Amino acid sequence: SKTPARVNTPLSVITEAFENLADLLKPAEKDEEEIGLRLDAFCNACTHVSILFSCLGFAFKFAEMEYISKVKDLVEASKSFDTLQNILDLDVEKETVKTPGSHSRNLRRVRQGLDLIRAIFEQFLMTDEYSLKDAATTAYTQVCAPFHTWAVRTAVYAGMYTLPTRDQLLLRLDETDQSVEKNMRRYMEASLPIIEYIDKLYIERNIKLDW
Ligand code: 1PZ
Repeated sequence: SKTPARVNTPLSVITEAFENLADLLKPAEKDEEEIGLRLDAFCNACTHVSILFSCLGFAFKFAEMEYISKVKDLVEASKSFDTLQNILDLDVEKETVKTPGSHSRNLRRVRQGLDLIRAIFEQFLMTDEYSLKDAATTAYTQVCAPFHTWAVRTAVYAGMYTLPTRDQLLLRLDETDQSVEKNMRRYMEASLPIIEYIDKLYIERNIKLDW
């Protein structure tokens, strides 16, 4: 008998989007890196992340709205700016890189979201005994907490107690233990060069990453 065709899971869709994006940064297409990563391509991958939020429950509605509003701003920006470099260059010129609501600030926030997901997956796969709550708490403490206000940190740590269990998460993501490991590792691998690429854009312009 034939195995039924495997439906794309939310995680495989996200992973594939970031693999395609990471391909644009590969040596064979080095020219692309010279010209710069296209903003519309970046936004397209970032938009896919939204699927994950529906697995997290009500407590993370705020995080979802925050993330989506930042991505939306970058989607708007992509109508007038071709590349990630372009938005940074303009904000550098206007001295608005860190100004609330600026494209460069929102890019930094979205980058932190992508890194947070990467860190959560990394923690999640460290051991089977690890609850999603503990994995997410450790990852958040490492990646995002240093840059968030006390009020936001407190809300996030309280929300962690409402996260689904490991098994509930796998069920909601439509993954098995094996498939989730494969897909999370693929995301971790694909997102890292993109995160590093974004960091480099700021560093090259003498912008410290302590915010
Ligand atoms: C499957 C994994 C489950 C783990 C869930 C962990 C979720 C942690 C949520 C962190 C929420 C932080 C929300 C608020 C952040 C705001 O302070 C800043 C304000 O930026 P400003 O307007 O001052 O420039 N907003 C952001 O940083 C926008 C992006 C935050 C959302 C990241 C979520 C990452 C995705 C989690 C997994 C789906």
